[in-house]
Amino acid sequence: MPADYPIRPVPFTAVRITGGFWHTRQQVNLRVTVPYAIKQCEDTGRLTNFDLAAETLRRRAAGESTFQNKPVTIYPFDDSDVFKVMEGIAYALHVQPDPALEARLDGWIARIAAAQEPDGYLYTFRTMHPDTPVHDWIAPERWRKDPDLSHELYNLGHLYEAGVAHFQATGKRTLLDVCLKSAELVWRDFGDRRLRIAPGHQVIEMGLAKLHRVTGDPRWLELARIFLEARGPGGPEYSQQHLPVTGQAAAVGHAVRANYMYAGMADVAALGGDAAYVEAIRRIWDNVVTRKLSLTGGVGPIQHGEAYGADYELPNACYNETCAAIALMLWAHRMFLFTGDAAHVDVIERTACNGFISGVSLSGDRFFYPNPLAYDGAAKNNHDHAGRAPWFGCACCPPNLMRTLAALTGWFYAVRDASLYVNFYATSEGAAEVAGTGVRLTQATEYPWDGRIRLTVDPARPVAFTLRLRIPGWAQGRPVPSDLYAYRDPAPPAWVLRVGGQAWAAPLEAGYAVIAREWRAGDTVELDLPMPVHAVRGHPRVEAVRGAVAFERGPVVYAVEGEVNRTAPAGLTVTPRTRARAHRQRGPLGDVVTLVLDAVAAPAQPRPVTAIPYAVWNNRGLAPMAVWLRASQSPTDPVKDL
Ligand code: FUB
Ligand code: ZN
Repeated sequence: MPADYPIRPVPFTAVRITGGFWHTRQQVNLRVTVPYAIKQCEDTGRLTNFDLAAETLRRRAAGESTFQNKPVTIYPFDDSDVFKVMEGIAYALHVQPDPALEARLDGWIARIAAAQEPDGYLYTFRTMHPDTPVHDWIAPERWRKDPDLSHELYNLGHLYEAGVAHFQATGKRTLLDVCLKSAELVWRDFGDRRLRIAPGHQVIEMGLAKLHRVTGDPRWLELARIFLEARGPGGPEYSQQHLPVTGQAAAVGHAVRANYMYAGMADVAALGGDAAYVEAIRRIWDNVVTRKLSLTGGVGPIQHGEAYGADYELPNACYNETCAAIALMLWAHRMFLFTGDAAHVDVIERTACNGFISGVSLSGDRFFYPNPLAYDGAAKNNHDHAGRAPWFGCACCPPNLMRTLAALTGWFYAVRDASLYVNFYATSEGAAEVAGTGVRLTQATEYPWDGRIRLTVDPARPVAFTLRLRIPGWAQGRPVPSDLYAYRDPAPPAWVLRVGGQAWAAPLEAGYAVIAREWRAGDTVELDLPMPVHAVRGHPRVEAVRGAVAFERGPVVYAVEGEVNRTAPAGLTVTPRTRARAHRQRGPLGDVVTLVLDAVAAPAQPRPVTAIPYAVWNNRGLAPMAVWLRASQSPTDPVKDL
């Protein structure tokens, strides 16, 4: 087998979510968000840009040497939204074949291919208007302003990811051929290392790694390495060009760029054996989880530059772009594939259940770009929108969310030698190849609302292997794999494991309960993860949450929204008398567990307050919201002790 990660993920195509929390969200994604994003790409002119580029190519080839068009959208990276939507459609087609949707995608691919210049260059803003730059971010020569803002290589990264997804979903090479024609040009221009250009927005590294995997062509991996080696020293920290990548030790600058780069470094290290990259991203990971992670799993709290802040700089009215959460999960998954440490999956789960899925409304057609932990009820903080927006001028987040949700099952299972890792819990059916044997995996659970999971293991024939069942950090008394957040009551109730109906004492290794045995058809594993409500404290150095408390249950973080409580959360104080009770309910927020917090001190008198899962805030209209509430040590005079 060619070199790759030591742990291999079970592909998302081998797992189907059949019920529960993620099923609901995935179905809304397929039924609403996918067609909605397609329509947005068409209605906003993102597809038209390809037609305008194609027209310029056609008419110039026919002799109209001065013909040119102007883009109908704002940003040179608008092409990438189309590519991300296509990637999402490809995943959706895999989950649910749909000939009409596939035909529509074929139409888009033809339009994109027509906009590609004869030598493989693809970037609509230049092609439609070739004599002079049509946008400040674009230089007269190709690539020259890429280290800055042209996004030529960024667009290609998303193109490559889409091309590979489309090929894998449909077996068709049409988009992959566009990618390879482009990659040949990139190789001609960069392969000899004479042109030293650090991509101003990373993602091409991951795209090239995927091209390498699907074609086996070593040039695509080499190009990814060339782009990583072109970074630093002395460039802007904003785009991680301040130091060579192997010398970087902390997460800095634009959070999406940063996390995509760390994920790309992981890919190049896995495929090409660059150990120094692994050392660097381990250091940076440590910096993020010990100092830069919001409780919701979001990152990049600083609006200016959409950036990571200083150590412990975690304001509540933060930015935390949806794309940055996605990029963090992509990176975290790669860290897991290197290390086999469940702590990385714990972070994916925290982000997925909170600061990622908050990015889309329950209806599937309204979106958050930033995902703050506190909101005043009025600010137009969502890219000039108060509350969830129908779309954005800079529309990176909705298509990114849509493609990620469609392929979420790729994080469920993984295999290393004769070990099967069970990482995600959701009602689902899956299949993996372990120890040379096909194994069907069926999960029944109400997770994340209930911690009881029943897994049926069905090997094609009796086979010995080790099942590694993730015991989430939260079930072991640790919300995150560091001291950044801690439960006020750190002693969690014990989790219980049964195999074949019998209590099973499994050793814990790297966050996994290890069950080594021979498996036979119909074997069952039952895991019971008790889900008490936890009050959470932040590290004393996180100024914004000093003297405050947040609530979570299982992997779900809670928020208090003003609307139902008739009081802005800023006026509430949690006291030692406050108790939290969990209630499962179906209502306007779907099927969720809400919390009733008793005896919260309010301006008039103590009273109960309802907290909802953070991810579903702003689904009932505009209202103030807070994850962190003031906390007092005094039951009688709450404010005094703050
Ligand atoms: O630059 C392309 C995308 O636009 C970034 O990833 C987002 O943060 C937004 O700035
Ligand atoms: Zn975004």
